Amino acid sequence: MARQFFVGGNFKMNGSNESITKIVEGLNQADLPANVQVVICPPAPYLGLAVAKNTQSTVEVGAQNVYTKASGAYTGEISPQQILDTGATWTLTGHSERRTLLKESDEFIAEKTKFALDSGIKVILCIGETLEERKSGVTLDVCARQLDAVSKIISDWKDIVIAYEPVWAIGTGLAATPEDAEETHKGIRDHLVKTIGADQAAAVRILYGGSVNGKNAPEFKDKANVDGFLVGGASLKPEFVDIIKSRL
Ligand code: G2H
Repeated sequence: MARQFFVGGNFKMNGSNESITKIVEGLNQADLPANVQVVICPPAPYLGLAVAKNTQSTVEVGAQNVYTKASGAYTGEISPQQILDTGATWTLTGHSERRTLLKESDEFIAEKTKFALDSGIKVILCIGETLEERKSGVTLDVCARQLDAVSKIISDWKDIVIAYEPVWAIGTGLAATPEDAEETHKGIRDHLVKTIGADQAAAVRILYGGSVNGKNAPEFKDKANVDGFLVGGASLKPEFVDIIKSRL
């Protein structure tokens, strides 16, 4: 089954009215391939700005985080309904920076994912192991545990894209090798066959994330289970366009 190539840009807590306008205008001017799906995730205050500036039909806007309620006394949180109100259509869940710094549990991330989907938002669900976990040989066990929390409460995966982001590769300049990424992605897909069924497992896209840049992106080209990228630092730079075009 052909899975559409997908590139996400996670701006993290970076940007301003000026710089995000510049990034979106840069994307507007680029000759983007019609068959690559792109989602940019600016910080929440700039979602509406990014939506308003974007003129590319293949580019959508997503949030970096979402809460499990529609409204109420949840200071600092953002509901899926509010995200949709800005015109954004996606959200990240489970990014390792939130798992680690904000102590988000597998179960909480699964709940967020479910509420976002139920509210009509598509989700980039991030998973991945730490360096210690990799060294102890439990990479796939960790990914399976993080995915199982989600598959326990969600049966329809059509609006989920998985981003495999080994924590040791995030923002370090040390990307996983294409071979290592492929091996883990294959393991993740094999696990999904058992938990969500062969058809959904074959259809779900699995992105690689962690120090992807314009130079290393083409090296993943022939990896059958790498269906795209979630890009952090390089999504703020003009080379993001090279990553979007890396499968041409
Ligand atoms: C991983 C990635 C984007 P970077 O967090 O999600 O960041 O590309 O900067 O390693």
